[in-house]
Amino acid sequence: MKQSEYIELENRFGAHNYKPLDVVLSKGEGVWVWDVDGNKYLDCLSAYSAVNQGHCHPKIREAMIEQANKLTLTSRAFRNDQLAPLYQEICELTNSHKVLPMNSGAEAVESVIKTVRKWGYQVKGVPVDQAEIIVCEDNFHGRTITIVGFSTDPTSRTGFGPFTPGFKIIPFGDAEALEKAITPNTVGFLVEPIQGEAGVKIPASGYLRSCKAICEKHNIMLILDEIQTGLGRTGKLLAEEHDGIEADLTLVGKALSGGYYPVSAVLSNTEVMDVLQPGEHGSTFGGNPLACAIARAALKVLVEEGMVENAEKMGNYFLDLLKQIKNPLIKDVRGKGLMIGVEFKAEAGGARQYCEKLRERGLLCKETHDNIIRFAPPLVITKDIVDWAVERIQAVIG
Ligand code: IF1
Repeated sequence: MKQSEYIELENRFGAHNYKPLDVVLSKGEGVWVWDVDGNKYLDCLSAYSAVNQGHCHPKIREAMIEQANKLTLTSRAFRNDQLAPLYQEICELTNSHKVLPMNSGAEAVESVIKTVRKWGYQVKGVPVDQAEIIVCEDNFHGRTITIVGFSTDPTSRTGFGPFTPGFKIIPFGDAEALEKAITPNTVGFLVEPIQGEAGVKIPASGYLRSCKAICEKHNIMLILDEIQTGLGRTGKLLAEEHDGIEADLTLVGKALSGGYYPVSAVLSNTEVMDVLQPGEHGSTFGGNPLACAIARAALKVLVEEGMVENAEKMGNYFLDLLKQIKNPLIKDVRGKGLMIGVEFKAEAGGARQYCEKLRERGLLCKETHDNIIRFAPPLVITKDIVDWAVERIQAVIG
């Protein structure tokens, strides 16, 4: 089939909840993807940071196939031999005490909300159904009713109410606002270390450290959504390390599977997880042996192949080169590790046009919020390929 036929069929039969670039991909390897006509592209989105390890990493594939040949799903009614090793490995790697395995990122977010609410009632002594969770403006935590209910993005939210109560919204990057918003019923503060969907918004250094101190002072759980920033993306295994802190609860997803299969988890550093009793929470697929085997391999290659360090090195190099591009329509170039945003002034007429032109030159990326292009290639990118990319970016936006 031709690309145009795939697109026509997709538009005819599929829900129209996306407006993808018109490129139909059929193959991926490392930082590269190919369309059905055989054209090759550099992937600068990495499936929104789910393929940090590169497309079709052979060792993750091997682990997946080996496990698929043995056992895929038991449900949590029984135990399986992949779960305990994953728990141990992920706890040792992230210095956590407890793991709650789920599937999608949004499910991890929902799970942490349930957990901290229960902790609030059972341990902190908040009156029944009064628990409050503080979140930030311009957050992105997923698509469920509860989560979009505390979104400030009209596109995500409008038309989907009524929503779950119990959330308070404060400006991002403002630790004072956090302290002011706290009441005796506050149980948690949920925040992204760097806001991705908002356009790679990086708070001032020390912001998370201040938040951690405030949360400790008021006996509130600091919950970091590292679903996008975690697992090497920003040049550290977890973005919290940039501020030298440890969150009470950390959410990981996306790259926990290297892109093979949805795997997410809530990691906790306190006894908070112990409030969950048998039957109170769960998932048919969460913690299944196939997912666990994939996650174990995905974490292993991330560490063993030095991808976190490479993200830091290549991120700095990429960012420096992008900052040298001269164009009066560029408002800002910012990033941490390989999570990079180029923001254009409104006069530029939107970033989508540049994404279309970059695709013609063999580089795939995606605009966010009209005026920002996000560059987030797999963490296995090399210096030569960064040079290759910047040449093309320079030609299109320079
Ligand atoms: C879509 C954005 C990225 C996330 C954080 C939770 C989730 C996400 C910090 C939910 C998911 C995705 C989902 C995807 C687009 C995408 C995205 F542009 F919307 F913001 F990555 F940048 N927390 N992010 O970034 O995880 O349930 O999807 O597994 O189209 O919704 P999920």
